[in-house]
Amino acid sequence: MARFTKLRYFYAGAILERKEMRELIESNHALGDRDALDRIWSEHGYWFFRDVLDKDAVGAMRDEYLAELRKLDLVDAGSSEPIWNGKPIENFPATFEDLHKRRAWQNFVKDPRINAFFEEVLADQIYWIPIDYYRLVAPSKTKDDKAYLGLHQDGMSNPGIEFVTCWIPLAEIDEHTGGIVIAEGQHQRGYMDVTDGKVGFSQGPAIPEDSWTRAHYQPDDVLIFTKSMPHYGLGNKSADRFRLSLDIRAMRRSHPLPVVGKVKTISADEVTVMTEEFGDVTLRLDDYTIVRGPVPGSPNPMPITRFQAPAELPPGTSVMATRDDGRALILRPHL
Ligand SMILES: O=C(O)CCC(=O)C(=O)O
Ligand SMILES: [Fe+2]
Repeated sequence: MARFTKLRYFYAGAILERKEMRELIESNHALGDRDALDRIWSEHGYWFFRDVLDKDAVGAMRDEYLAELRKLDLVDAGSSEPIWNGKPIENFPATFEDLHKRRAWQNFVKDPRINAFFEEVLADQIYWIPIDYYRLVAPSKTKDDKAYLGLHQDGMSNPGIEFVTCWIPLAEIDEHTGGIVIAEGQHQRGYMDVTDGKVGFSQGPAIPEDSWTRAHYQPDDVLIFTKSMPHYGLGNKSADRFRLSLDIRAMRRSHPLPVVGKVKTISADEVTVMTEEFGDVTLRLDDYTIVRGPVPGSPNPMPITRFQAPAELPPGTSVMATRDDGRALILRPHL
């Protein structure tokens, strides 16, 4: 039996209701039992573990985020929780370059306690791919219940690599503060596509209302899900809490790894990437290659054509490509 939580919040005296949602099922009982973990993964497409990540390591990540909010003078110096102090918030940034520069998440996953957890769960050494997001979402009192991030699957436009997404709350995230929502049971339907500007499954029924699933997230929890899992991010409707989370993507090291490094040379037809794992790798770009270019001030690289690639991804740019027989399936920049 699925459990449901009713999400209610108040706005200007009126009760607005968020959709009724299922609660994520915890997988803690399966830790250490490979068969049970594998069964849950193929049936549900996710693992939700409560209270498993090392508290100090998660606390250090939270402090990194809080330091950014203090720099913006939006959280008071003495506060250990992400509570907005009421100062002007209109120019809240979409990216936090300093966190990237300080390699905050890379240091987090290097912590032996964090690394050991992911190695145990994935039963392999871990390779972290450079698709990563520091999510600091400011409270917004707008009337509409606009999503923070629209419906998608992480694998939709990232062919050629087997990865899982690890979504990590860094402070409490309740129903008002938002957070991720996944479509339980919908991960076995292939990829959605875009029809008339709307993302959805073009074959078969729409995603049933009762598949939407979330939790009241706590620091030290982690949600790990498959790249075909449909999901979106709720807006932050809380009065004064920032939503702090991190999402990073892990691969088993024994799987074919992506080509990660700096562009050495690039044309509309070919890119050479200098990598640590494989040395220099040359890949063909063709009209099927999903090429992305950087967007200043946004964490999301944008689709571009291969003809724009030399200008948008010049030598020296940090990129990730995936490959099929000498052809690039994707080519995307990262910070
Ligand atoms: O944090 C969110 O709102 C959504 C995150 C997401 O899309 C992901 O973790 O892949
Ligand atoms: Fe996602």
